[in-house]
Amino acid sequence: MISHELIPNNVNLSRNRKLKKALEAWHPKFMKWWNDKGPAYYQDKEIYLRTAVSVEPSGWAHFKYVKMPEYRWGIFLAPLEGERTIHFGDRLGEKAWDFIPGEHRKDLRRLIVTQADTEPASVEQQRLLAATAPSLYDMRNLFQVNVEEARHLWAMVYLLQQFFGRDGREEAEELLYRCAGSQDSPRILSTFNEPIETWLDFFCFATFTDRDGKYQLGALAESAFNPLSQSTRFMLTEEAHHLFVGETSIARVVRRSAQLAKEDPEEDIKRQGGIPLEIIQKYINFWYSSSLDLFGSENSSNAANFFASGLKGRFNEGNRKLYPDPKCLEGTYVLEVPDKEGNLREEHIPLRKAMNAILRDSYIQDCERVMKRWNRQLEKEDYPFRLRLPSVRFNRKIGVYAGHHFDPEGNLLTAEQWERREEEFLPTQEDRDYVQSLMYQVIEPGKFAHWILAPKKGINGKPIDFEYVRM
Ligand code: BYC
Ligand code: FE
Ligand code: FE
Repeated sequence: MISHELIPNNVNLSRNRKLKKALEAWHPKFMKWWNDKGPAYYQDKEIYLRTAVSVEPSGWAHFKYVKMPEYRWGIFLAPLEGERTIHFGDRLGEKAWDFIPGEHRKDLRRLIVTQADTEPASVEQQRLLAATAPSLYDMRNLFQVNVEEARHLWAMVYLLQQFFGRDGREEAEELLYRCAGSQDSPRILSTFNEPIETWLDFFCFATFTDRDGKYQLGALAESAFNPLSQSTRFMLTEEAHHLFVGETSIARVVRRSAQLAKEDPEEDIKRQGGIPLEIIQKYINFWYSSSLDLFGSENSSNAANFFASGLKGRFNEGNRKLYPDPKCLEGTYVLEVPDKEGNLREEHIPLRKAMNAILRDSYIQDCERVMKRWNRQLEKEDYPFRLRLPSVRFNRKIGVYAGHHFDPEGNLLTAEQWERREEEFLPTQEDRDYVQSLMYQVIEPGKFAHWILAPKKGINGKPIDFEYVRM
């Protein structure tokens, strides 16, 4: 039996017998999943974590020591801002939905299941990292991200169990059954089956893949289906921390590498025990291009349908300065599409079918800002190397560029050229082995592994040498 107090919520769980029953059946399966596939170490240790206990600003950042299995995974909907109407697509101006219209059931189920699937997947991918944590501060951040991704799973399972009946309950079970990287039952989207072997992978993932989460959740927050809008809006408050972890951590690595280069007579970062900036660039190339695939195809009739029916909008759809036209029945998106030989020609795609590309473009702009901030670290060290995002065409497995080869500048390569040069662009086994060789665990409070700088400040005003994980 789980008491509703154990599940902080603002969905009236204590008075919703059907939902309570469904969650009670699911809860032990979730706990088994958490123990089998969640963080492999330190489940019995006290971690200084933030728990959401309510949706008010005072309630969603509650810090205290907890053991992860005792984390209070809650179900929260951001408050409705008055009577919502559908603000884009064919049903513009109609009342937003508290329940799901039958004709959209299938699409909404697919969107929610796809979103839900990524959350436990990321926890599985990050399962072993604590063993090589570069500090207690970083280990705590990893665990914070893990428990919150698990809460995001709860948020989506709530929607499935509350609004999709038996189908929803079955989907909720399958979410615990599929597994990142599994041969027989992999996770749905490609990036969520890629191994996260090192902390460099993790920090890139938190920068580029969690950022896809920000944009996808933002698009779903515009949904005509109120409960989906409300739960994704609350998830976004937690997502900001994941992006912070990614961005500031890579900044610490980049700056450290520049310092180590300057300490070496030949600027040999490896000899100084750091991660060469060329290797960091390759990891960026990998995780960024993989995350671009998460937006789906640039030219997508699914995306057009989702927009038309009000299920999924653009990022900040409600901003009519940014998007003056809420219907998008006219106008086109210019996409460079490769022909059979890979030569690019411009194609004009009806706007609605380009919704994945439009969302992706907002994401790219955001990533560009991150690159600027990382490069500022190099400027501050007066070190001339600069990091950059590869072309959108580079290394794509989904969408119009899949099946062709492009270099990071976006130039077409033959299969032969690609094979010869791939190791210039993407991490080689040797690179991976090298990065792996630097990974060792540091658990003395306030100390950091050699390859990364300390952060500027601690968590929640605590000092950097605070005991974030009680060993
Ligand atoms: N890998 O018309 P298409 C996060 C499939 S991250 C494998 O191109 P559509 C998080 C697609 O499913 C945010 N398959 O695209 C981050 C479809 O399959 P079916 C996750 C892929 O339909 C870090 C087919 O290709 N949230 O939260 O517009 C840590 C053709 O589809 C991929 C969401 O994604 C891929 N990369 O789908 C923790 C939001 N891309 O139906 C968490 C929900 C496409 O033909 N999902 N396919 O078998 C969606 O909005 C959409 O489903 C997609 C694009 C964005 C995935
Ligand atoms: Fe998430
Ligand atoms: Fe996240």
